[in-house]
Amino acid sequence: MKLFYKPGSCALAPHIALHWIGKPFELERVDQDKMRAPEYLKLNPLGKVPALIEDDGQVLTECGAILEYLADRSPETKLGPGADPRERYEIHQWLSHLGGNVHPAFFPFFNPGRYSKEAGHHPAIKDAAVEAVNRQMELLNERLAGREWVALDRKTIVDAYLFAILRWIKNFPRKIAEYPNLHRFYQKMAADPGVQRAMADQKVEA
Ligand SMILES: N[C@@H](CCC(=O)N[C@@H](CS)C(=O)NCC(=O)O)C(=O)O
Repeated sequence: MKLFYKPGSCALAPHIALHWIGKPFELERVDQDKMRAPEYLKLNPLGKVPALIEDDGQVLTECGAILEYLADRSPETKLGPGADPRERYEIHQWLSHLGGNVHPAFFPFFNPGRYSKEAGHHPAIKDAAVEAVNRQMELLNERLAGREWVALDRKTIVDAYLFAILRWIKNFPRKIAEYPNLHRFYQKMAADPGVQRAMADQKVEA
């Protein structure tokens, strides 16, 4: 199994999950220029990371789907849902929320040029992203009040995804320390051995 990643991207989430699972895997770094190369577009026509190739050649894309796949493949780790369908629902709900609402809130901040060709519009686009991200952080901060983990009462794949996203907050005017529950979660995750190994592989820091 091989994970295609760009350092510090959302691909950090499946990378963390792979270390938590502890079975062998390979890594291939894909920088921005390589993402648009025909070879990589054959794996993911969207030209984005993460992508995962199984040993039989099956290709998986989309962060949340890859995380669910990894957890399902190693149920003994309890990183995903158990037999209760409500656990599956809760994990899926949070992966969908992170992938569909929280993660995209960052896009206009990092790539304002995709929203307007007019450079003069970019500061306003970035300001709107700062506001949208702040709203998402406030909601997640509320979710973590009195809780250790985002979903269920144990560490799951959802926590890996949230950690990968929270690393980006350092680029924003309002820092993680201003969201106390998120800050506590972030510090705990940053000290996790699997998280530390994934960050070391990618040569990024918390
Ligand atoms: N919906 C996709 C989004 C993937 C995504 O946006 N990946 C970013 C890194 S966090 C990327 O590859 N960006 C490169 C680009 O858009 O050019 C997922 O959940 O995997």
